[in-house]
Amino acid sequence: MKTFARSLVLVGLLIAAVGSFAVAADKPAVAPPNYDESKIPAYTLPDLLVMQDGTKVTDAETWRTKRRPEVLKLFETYMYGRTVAGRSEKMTFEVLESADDALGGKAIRKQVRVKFTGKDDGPGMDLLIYAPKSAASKPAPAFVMLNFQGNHTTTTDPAVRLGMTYDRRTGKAAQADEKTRGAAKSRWPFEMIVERGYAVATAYYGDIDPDFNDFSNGIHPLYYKPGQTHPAPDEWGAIGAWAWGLSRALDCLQSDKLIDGKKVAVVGHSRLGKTSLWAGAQDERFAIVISNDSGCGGAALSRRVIGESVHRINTSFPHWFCDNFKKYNANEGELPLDQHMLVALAAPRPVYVASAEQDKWADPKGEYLSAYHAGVVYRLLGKPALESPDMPAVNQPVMTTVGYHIRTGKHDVTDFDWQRYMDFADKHLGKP
Ligand code: GTR
Repeated sequence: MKTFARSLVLVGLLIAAVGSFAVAADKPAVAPPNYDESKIPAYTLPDLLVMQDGTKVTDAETWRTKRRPEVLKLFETYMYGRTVAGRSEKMTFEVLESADDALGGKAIRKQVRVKFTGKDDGPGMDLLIYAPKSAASKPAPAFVMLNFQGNHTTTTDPAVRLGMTYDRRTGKAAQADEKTRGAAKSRWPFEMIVERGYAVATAYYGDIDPDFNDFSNGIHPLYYKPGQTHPAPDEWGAIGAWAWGLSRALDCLQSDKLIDGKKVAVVGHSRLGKTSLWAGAQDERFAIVISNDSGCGGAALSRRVIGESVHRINTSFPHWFCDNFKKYNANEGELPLDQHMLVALAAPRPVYVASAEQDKWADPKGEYLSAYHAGVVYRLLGKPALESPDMPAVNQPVMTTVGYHIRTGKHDVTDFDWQRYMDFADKHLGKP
């Protein structure tokens, strides 16, 4: 009997050992980041102009009706997840506050609550809008961009409301207070923007979905099937949710007389730059698509595996992409897509990719190459694109229908970036 018990224990230990080995094998450590161009694995990018079944795409019509939907579906299935909901018929916009003497008399300010399902206590976001005074008689073109810490951090304007914010590390909610008012204002040169005739709108991304690996808050639960507690492997993660929020912001702007709804550019920085590309890909009402320092999962080619890798990003931020994307951890070569295809989904609309010289984590060269390789689709659609496979020098923007710059400095949004976005909008939408 004793021997039998002992062998049972031994078998148990063996199972446990094999089990823990399997777990360890299941989750190999993330490789340290590579920054050496000579160590980039050999790779071939998927051809934008060849269908999954091998058919060549040689005309605009086939791109539009066959290949574009196919590419969009690849990103839905394997990367960002399917956006499971559109606009609710019950959505409402409530103006919470407005003034026509904002920013020292240069701007009209509006704060609008977008109630996603029309409910006062339901999910929603507060959109802060600054428009040039001229918008009262002539609707202004606009930029829309989500912010990271709350609308009150984008400006020292004391009239901007203090909302709820969510800690990125713990997910904990807290009422914002005066201490952080204006904390991110260097990224939001509102006066400079309205002086050039553009309106600008922003909302806090946490209003849409707190940036935390928890799918019980934000908008996801609104659209769960009975019993569901987590998105399915091909359903939207946080980036998908934020992109959806940008479309709801556009719904609001298009209903506003101050805004020229056909001239709204979507912009985003970093994780929200990944988001602006995905929003622009799905929602063709955005007139221009701009990503600032968007890096891995944004404009940067995944196959270069330089700086941040797919494995790294999926491990640090398991909630950003859909679960299917995790199959490509340390396995980028098997991806049926790469990020040049995301940039191409903006076509034929103007698209702008921006990098920063010191932002090696985001792989500036990989960001450039995506924009460059998207060019085949632009040319097919009769639009000019980036001509050189080599990046331009720092602070030397290139602006065809595809635009690009790498500026000096670090991972950030600066006046230089904004000035180029306005130059680009002037060029493609006409000077306001
Ligand atoms: C980093 C992340 C990047 C980028 C950045 C940001 O930690 O690795 O992909 O998104 O955060 O959003 O600030």
